[in-house]
Amino acid sequence: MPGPVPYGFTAAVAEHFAAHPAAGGEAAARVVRVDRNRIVAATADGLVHLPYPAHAVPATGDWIWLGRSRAAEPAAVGVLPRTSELSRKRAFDPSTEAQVLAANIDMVGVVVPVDRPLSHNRLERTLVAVWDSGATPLVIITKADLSDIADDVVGKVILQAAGVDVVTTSAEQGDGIDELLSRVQPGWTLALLGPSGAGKSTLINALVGHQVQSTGDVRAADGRGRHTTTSRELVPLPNGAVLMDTPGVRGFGLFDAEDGMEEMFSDLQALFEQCRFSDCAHDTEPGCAVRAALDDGSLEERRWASYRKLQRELGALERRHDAAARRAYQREWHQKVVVAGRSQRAAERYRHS
Ligand SMILES: Nc1nc2c(ncn2[C@@H]2O[C@H](COP(=O)(O)OP(=O)(O)OP(=O)(O)O)[C@@H](O)[C@H]2O)c(=O)[nH]1
Ligand SMILES: [Mg+2]
Ligand SMILES: [Zn+2]
Repeated sequence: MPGPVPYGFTAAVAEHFAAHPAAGGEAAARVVRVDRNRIVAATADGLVHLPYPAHAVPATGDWIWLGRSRAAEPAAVGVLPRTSELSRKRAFDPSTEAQVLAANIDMVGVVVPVDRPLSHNRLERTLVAVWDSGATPLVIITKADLSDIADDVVGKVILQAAGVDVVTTSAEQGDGIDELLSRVQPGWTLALLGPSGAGKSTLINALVGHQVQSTGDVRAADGRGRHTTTSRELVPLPNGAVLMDTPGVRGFGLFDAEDGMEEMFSDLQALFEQCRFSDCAHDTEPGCAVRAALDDGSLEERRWASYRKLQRELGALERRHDAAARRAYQREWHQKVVVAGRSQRAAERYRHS
């Protein structure tokens, strides 16, 4: 079956297609970019524009079956089940539906620039979401040539990354580029995540070896980026791996991230098991292993506080989700029972009049 080899179409992906056939599906294609009303897909013959597949909201990285529409135009006639999915709670949307940022990614590079203060919660939060996606996280420090601050930042990041590998790079000087390349196997997809101005697109250009993505400078006033990259997009590498450039992510809300929490805070899970009471609230209970660890300094206050904060956030999210489900149920009940009942009574009155 034909498929876009430079965009990660490996033997394993071909098997995935064979296991999930779609009526009318003739060839394999991959979603390279999702625009407002169409997708850009890579096929064995190059890039094509297609309408959205029916009944599915596509995400960058999705594998699709290429076929023909009723009007015999090229069309996406099926979307394969995702092997991984990076999602985020919509920042300003009160509904709790998650937004899928990237599909079928093997590795996520969490990009941390040294030219601005570190936000410790941001790194932890992002790593939680990445563990939860099914992809492997990798922390990528950028702009290490700004050496007066770099050493300090690198040390702190390694501590906060909680066992996740850290690669230090300078796209400007070409440092760390080969090491980064050596960690991405042919056929893998590596998505880069991080704030605007962190140097994601510059890094992609350095990895590819020439300019493929536009880059923008950082505002002198506050050190923030200008949101130069505006859409998620796949970029093939000469070594057969695929990169995904992304726009700077402002906030990383969590959605259904319990699994990620456990992975990220496995040291705390181990502590909880040592508390005297199995339902210990780690507050004032006697024999609390968390309190003991905080007292003797083996557990950092900051780490414990950020765990608590994430827990509260997840709890609030769950309650909002429950409330939304309750409202939907009530609406349905109103429609079926109250409105239907009313019209039934009206019909009876009509019959009797
Ligand atoms: N000194 C130095 N500057 C860098 C390095 N990498 C990137 N920059 C600069 O950082 C600025 C932002 O780089 P971009 O690659 O556009 O950042 P981005 O993460 O893609 O930003 P958005 O697309 O807005 O999300 C540019 O002015 C780059 O020249 C580096 O290794 N060293
Ligand atoms: Mg960019
Ligand atoms: Zn306890």
